[in-house]
Amino acid sequence: MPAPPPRLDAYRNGGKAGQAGRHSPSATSFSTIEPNMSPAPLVPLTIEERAPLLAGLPGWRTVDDRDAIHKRFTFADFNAAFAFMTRVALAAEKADHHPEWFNVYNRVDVTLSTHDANGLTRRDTDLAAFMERAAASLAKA
Ligand code: HBI
Repeated sequence: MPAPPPRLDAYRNGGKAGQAGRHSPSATSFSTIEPNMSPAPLVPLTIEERAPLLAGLPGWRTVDDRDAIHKRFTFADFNAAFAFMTRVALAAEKADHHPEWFNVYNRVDVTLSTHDANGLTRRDTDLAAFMERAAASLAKA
């Protein structure tokens, strides 16, 4: 009779059943990177508004065929990448503003744009800034 698979919560602690993991997003660490996203207006940012905002977002690039920004995040392993996605997912749901993303192992490719405005808005740059904080927090873990 094969042993039953480890319970799901065993994977919340670093991927080994029952072991304390270095990436488990404790309540305090999540609250320290709680997004300060307010429901920004659904109007695409002007050229003048974009420059300072994008200057503060290292590694983010504009997308050629649409009004969006993109970044590839690379983490130590899948566990760290998934912890990042979990933290961002909770913040995105809270802000009702969601990324377009693709994950393979330790990589997360992210594209941000506001569908309701058909362009890049402050909601996207706020979410990008939150992602930067979440990634930095996991890199130190
Ligand atoms: N996420 N990126 C993005 N863009 C949106 O326009 C958007 C969203 N998440 C939820 C959302 N809009 C809701 O307001 C509905 O329009 C789906």
